[in-house]
Amino acid sequence: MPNEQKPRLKLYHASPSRSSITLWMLEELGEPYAIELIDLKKGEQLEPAYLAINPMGKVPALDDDGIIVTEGAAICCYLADAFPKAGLAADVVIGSGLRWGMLFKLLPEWPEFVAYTRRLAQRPALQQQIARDEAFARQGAG
Ligand SMILES: N[C@@H](CCC(=O)N[C@@H](CS)C(=O)NCC(=O)O)C(=O)O
Repeated sequence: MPNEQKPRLKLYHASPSRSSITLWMLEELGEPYAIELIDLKKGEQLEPAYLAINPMGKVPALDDDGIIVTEGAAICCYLADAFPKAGLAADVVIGSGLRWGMLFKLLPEWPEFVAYTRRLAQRPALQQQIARDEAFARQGAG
């Protein structure tokens, strides 16, 4: 969700990647956020400016008004705690794990998992995240 004022939250993102999970979480929150795309193919994650954000040289990383949080699951937990009204603690992490786990055949397609992930796929925030990632991918930002 683009915002004309400088938003409090900034996601360092590559598309598609594990940071898509945090993009979904941000869409669920409905809070303004900015995105800085890190081009993994160009090695931007290893440039000094980004290593100062995340010394591991990985995406995602979140900047919340100067507080840096790294690791996708930690970012989702941090955002769930920071914006408790959204009532989202751990949902996006579990949902993403199930979606990606079944996609890569790492998890069995149990009817309960399939039904749950089908319901998740109907969430506007997840659809918005997928649409944004597809647009980023078309721009060649990955
Ligand atoms: N444990 C980290 C893993 C992050 C990660 O491996 N990100 C990949 C993208 S999917 C990355 O930044 N790779 C760049 C590289 O290894 O150079 C998390 O879950 O956030």
